[in-house]
Amino acid sequence: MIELHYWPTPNGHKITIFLEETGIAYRIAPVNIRKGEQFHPSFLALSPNNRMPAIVDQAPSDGGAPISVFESGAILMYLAEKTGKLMPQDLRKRTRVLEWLFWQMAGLGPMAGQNHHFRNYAVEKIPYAIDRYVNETNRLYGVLDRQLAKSEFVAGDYSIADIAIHPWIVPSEDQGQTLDDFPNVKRWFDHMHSRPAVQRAYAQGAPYRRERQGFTEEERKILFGQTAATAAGGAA
Ligand SMILES: N[C@@H](CCC(=O)N[C@@H](CS)C(=O)NCC(=O)O)C(=O)O
Repeated sequence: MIELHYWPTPNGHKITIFLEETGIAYRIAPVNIRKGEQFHPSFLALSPNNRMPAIVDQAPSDGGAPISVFESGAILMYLAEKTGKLMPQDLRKRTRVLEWLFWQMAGLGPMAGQNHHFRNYAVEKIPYAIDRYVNETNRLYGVLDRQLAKSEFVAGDYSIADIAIHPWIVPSEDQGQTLDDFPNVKRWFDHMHSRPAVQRAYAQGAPYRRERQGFTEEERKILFGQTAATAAGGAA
């Protein structure tokens, strides 16, 4: 049984997609990041970076005590290694998957995240910051499109690389991007979206999602006013 500390955001969706694709038993422990639950000491003990997702594997393959994992890329690798699924064993194929997994973790995720922040969330609209991140996201979509011109999936067969990337393409319009400009990404995106496990994974978020858009003052303080002092565990 995997305990998944989760909120329905792109990084959270990565893990539900993996779990649904592989059919591993899991239980969701919601972490309401708008309320500051990511600062609860019990959560920080699992995820010292005060970010979800995190998992606890109650039955690790070494038969020892439960293991916790934070960082979505590390979680995907851990689960792929545990199950032997969605990451090839072959050295060359595995290396390709890891390249694209880390491309998402270090490139698409952080850049699209800043794009969302400056384009959609920031009260003050700063044209330089918006252009910088919208353009960088656009560049990354172009890189992905050229890669997907060569193969059906991002790194050979369907893998944790596809699973890491898909949730960050779902909000393409909110990132100022048009999928019609990237036909290979669009073809791959539509295929991913049609997978029943992917649909089940996104549906897991429904009970936690809410209708209201935007943030209250309190939520802005919790999410966008973090410093070393507030993130140390006393903010919630
Ligand atoms: N690199 C981390 C990023 C995780 C992350 O940014 N999670 C966000 C939601 S997508 C979060 O927990 N935010 C809480 C906060 O900003 O305090 C990962 O991939 O796991």
